[in-house]
Amino acid sequence: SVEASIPEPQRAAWKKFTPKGFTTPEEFEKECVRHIETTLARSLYNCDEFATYAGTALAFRDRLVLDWNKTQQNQTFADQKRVYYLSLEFLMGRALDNAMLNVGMKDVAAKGLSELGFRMEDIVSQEHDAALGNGGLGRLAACFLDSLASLNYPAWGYGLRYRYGIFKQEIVDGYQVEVPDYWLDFNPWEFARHDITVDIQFYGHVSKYQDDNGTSISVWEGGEIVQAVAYDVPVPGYQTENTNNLRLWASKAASGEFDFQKFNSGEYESSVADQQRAETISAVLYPNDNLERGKELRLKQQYFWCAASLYDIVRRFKKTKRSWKDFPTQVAIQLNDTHPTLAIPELQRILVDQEGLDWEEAWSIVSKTFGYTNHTVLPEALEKWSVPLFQHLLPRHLQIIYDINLNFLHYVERTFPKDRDMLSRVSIIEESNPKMIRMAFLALIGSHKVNGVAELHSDLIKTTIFKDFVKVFGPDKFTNVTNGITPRRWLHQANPRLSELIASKLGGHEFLKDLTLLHKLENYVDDKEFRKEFQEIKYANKVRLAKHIKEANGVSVNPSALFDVQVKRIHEYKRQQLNIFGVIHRYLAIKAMSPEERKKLVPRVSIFGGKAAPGYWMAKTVIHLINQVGKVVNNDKDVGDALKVIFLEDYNVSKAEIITPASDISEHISTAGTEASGTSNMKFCLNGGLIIGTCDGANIEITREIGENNIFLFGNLAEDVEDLRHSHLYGTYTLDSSLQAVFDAISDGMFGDASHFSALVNGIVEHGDYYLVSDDFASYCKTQDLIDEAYKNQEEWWTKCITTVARMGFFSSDRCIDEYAEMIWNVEPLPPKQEQ
Ligand code: F58
Repeated sequence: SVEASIPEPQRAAWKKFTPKGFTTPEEFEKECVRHIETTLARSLYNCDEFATYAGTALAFRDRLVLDWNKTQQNQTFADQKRVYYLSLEFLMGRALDNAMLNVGMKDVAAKGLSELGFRMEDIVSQEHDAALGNGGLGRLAACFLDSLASLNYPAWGYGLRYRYGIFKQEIVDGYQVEVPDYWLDFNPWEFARHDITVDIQFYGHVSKYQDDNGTSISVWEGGEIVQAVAYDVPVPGYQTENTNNLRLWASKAASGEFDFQKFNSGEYESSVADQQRAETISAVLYPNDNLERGKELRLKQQYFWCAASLYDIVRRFKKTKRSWKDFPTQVAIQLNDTHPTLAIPELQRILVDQEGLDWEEAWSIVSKTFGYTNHTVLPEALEKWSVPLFQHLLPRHLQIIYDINLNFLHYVERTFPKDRDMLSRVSIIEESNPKMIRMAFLALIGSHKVNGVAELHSDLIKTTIFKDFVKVFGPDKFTNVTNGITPRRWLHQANPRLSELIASKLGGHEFLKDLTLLHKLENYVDDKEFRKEFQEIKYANKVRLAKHIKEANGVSVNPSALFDVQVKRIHEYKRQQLNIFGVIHRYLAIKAMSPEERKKLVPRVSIFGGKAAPGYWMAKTVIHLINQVGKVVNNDKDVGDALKVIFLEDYNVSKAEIITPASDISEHISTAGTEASGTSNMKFCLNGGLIIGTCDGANIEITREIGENNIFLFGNLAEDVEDLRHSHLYGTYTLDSSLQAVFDAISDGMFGDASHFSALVNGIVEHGDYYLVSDDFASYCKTQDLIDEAYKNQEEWWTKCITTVARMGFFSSDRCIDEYAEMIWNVEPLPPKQEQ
């Protein structure tokens, strides 16, 4: 039973005044103007687009809050199992457009805004992206929140409220420069819960005591305390009142006696310094994509967030007054990669040290509660923490991890008595100097299910990094949930005209809730009218992107050219270098042609975008090369429209919403076996773009769904990678002549100082070509030629595009969430309660 703070006789009065929210343009305007005048203290005379954005956001926020309060109340009363999605990254992007569309009031607001003299587009673009993530992993978490809310699952996200999100990228003289992203100046989408705080302990030591029964108990003492403060963000579902919660923790100095002592003794400055030191924990998102660096502050972030979230989850569970053994029937916690793995020893610590359960009982609860999603097999991205660092920061957790490991190794020893090496291979502790804690192993051992994010990837983890664990736990512990994307943001919001066209043929917007309905579009593949409109929409989207390119880069591009897009984090394994070498190859070919031959070419615009981690020199070199090539090519009179090369600055979610619908062909060309899934591949296809790709990640399942004729696959297969690498290092290897010509052009200084690019070229020519660029180059270029040919046959091209859209139903994140719910979480949706 939950007690209400307003007693029964007074509730009628309360309910009478519960706000209802607007439904007409006039009511919307009233709310918007009220917020601008009172909440923002602005007037008719100084209301600019930003103030109007703020007024609009606040009006919609009010609406969301009503649904949100009801949802949370409903979830509390329903008392059924909830999901907690722990992710160090939530790459949410903008919230207003999403809120308007999910609530279904965008038209109402657009009308209201126009009556006030503003255009919806201008207002929406005032919002600063919430960029609390690096790339795919963070955006996946955001898509999952959208699906969880839309499908009415009782679910919470838990993350960190970084003061600075991923840096803003500026391109200066062709080089990436990082600028801090301070995004919190005005953020109407969060609610500070100053009353919801958790004290988090660091450092100190562990003492052992005997309790009254003579059993020994461990107590973590001393050290320092930092306070976690909750900030809540409403997550609206599409066409449902269900509005879930994303809780982000911010760090603050604990308001303990210690501070006051200092304050009283005149150490005001040092107490301010303490405050600032505490606040640095949640100050900044680490900008590495697929690289883990073992920094103490990062470990602090992880524990801070895990401990606060678990305290919160346990507090909520305790209110139900159930017995501890019910915990896993009430709580499912999903670990988005290994970053939240500390939640495992933390829950064990709470149960054993604080709640007095015995070890076995506690461990049985813990290991039924967690599920772990792996997002990479790249060795440099697998998280490891040095034991001395860990010991210093979290002494009690280290003991617990040792005990978890000991129990596990005993079990392994008993089960595989003959395999002596097995123990060192599966141990959570790597016997290196210093010893390291392998977080992926801890996550796996402490979870009841482990999943990869696409079929190939889920198979690979079972044969590479987790091979031994398949023997230990059996294959059923491992499963696959192929990634997906939310069609609300990535079709309906980013490409409204396409969404409307589809709706007009399918008899409504149902497909946004059940994406498999898209298959009915196949009936329209040959429909002249439909094809014409489909093409017009693509063209309009390209015109919009061309306009953006003109504004941002000062380069005019022809919207009738073939737009070839590669936007994602810059990483050697993703092989933007292969793409730019291909562009240089094309440029050299154009230069060698006669003007007549050039006229016959399919004009192409090669568009790149993406951030390099600030310390990743090779990735930064690739950005520099792309910009240098652009400078030369775009100013070469011989080339004209035949080729343009664009690097779009500061790629982020809101730019992706403009770029994705405007692509003809996008590149997903990672070395086979390295990209766990990829998710932008799905976004491009859903928007009627074709893809060139390797047999990697979700490209494989995309091919299966849309058909081999509709995708341009090339390159070596994952199973051949090992041999190829070996042959680079130990065999005789001759470089493809056209790649050699590209390297010669670079060395000759065609794109500026050749020494800038020597590391990039030497990595391939002299140092083993780890990512097999040279092995795939010829087949890549050949496939690009095929694309040119295919584009010339426009009728067939559009058939491919439309068929692709029609067959993308599988890749909705709604499907993912239903799979997680059934196979891993065992939770049911909780539809919103109807108003009595
Ligand atoms: C990405 N991982 C995968 N990690 O690379 C991509 O294939 C997959 O589609 C996506 O996850 C979703 O499953 C990824 O984005 C990171 O950015 C981590 C950030 C923290 C440090 C380690 C990498």
